[in-house]
Amino acid sequence: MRTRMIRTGLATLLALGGLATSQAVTAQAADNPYERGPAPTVSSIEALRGSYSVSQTTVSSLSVSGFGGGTIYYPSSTADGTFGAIAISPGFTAYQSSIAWLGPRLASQGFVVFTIDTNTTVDQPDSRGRQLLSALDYLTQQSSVRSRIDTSRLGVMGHSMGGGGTLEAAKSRPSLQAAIPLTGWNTDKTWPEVKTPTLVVGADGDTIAPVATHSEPFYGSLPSSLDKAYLELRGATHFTPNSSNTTIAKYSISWLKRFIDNDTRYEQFLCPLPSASLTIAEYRGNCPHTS
Ligand code: 9J3
Ligand code: ZN
Repeated sequence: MRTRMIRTGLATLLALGGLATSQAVTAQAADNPYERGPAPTVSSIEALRGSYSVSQTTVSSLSVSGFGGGTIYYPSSTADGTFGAIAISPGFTAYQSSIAWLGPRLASQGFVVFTIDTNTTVDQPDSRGRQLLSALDYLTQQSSVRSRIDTSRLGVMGHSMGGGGTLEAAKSRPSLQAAIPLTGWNTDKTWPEVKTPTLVVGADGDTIAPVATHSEPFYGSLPSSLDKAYLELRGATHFTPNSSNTTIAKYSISWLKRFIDNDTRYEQFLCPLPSASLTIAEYRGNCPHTS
């Protein structure tokens, strides 16, 4: 009798445990099927690498049309399913090497990242915007990693005229989930048409795309109803985004995770708004986020 009671109790405990476990897994997947990687911490988003090992593959300019080829950085493992993807454009006269640090830095957090060359190094922002979209189309439809990508979860980034192109791409393709212009440059200062959550990054010492005539009006002209933010780097120049930079990385990772992956675990780094600091001259944005 005692043995039977113990057995029954144990069976009940096992059944309850199994039920609770499968329910928890199901509930998590239903809440957010796009969440990837471990729960983030300040040190995990500041780190030089995230939790995923990264592979890379070169895309020759001769094998594509609409942009100048590039390098795809992607999580090596297929065990976690598909990932969101980002295309990144360099600036005027520059090559993908100028933004290469972002490839493994972002991919290791769980994104497929395509750093591109433009058709010519003097292409203007509107052209760079079209090239970013051509690169995303190649990435999702033709590239060797296309099966690793969730085609509904795409974003764009770029430096200087590539940042100007980032705004152009978001304006023409509202299905994009995130945009991040880095010390962006554009003759068009007004972006009320953008529907994509946008993090505008400026540099306080930029004399090529001064924040007063570029990043600040870009940010200010984005719709007030949009999820948007303005990060002004302190002690920074137009070319700060061309080298590994922890402030750019931590807020870019947070923005991409929050809006491409819908990963609200990263909301803690964006809201309440970050305070000014040794590396942040100014931060503006809307909190809480609406999308
Ligand atoms: O991509 C950029 O660095 C744009 C800044 C620039 O040189 O504009 C002058 C035409
Ligand atoms: Zn405009």
